[in-house]
Amino acid sequence: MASIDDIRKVYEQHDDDKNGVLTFQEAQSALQALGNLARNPSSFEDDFNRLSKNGVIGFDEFKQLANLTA
Ligand SMILES: [Ca+2]
Repeated sequence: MASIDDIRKVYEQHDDDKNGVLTFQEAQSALQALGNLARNPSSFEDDFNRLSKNGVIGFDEFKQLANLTA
């Protein structure tokens, strides 16, 4: 289980354009880095779409995604 510090680090590392929010692609890479996506790939897109606003998510949403897919 990743700590909050790990999640923050991965979030920032995968915010490729450094705009503070993650697109679907950025979030997918970040969750893969956490090792979460492999466990439950099929629901990731649904979860992302439910949490995102205008196609992007912030850190709070990313934390939820990390937990949802853990
Ligand atoms: Ca971004």
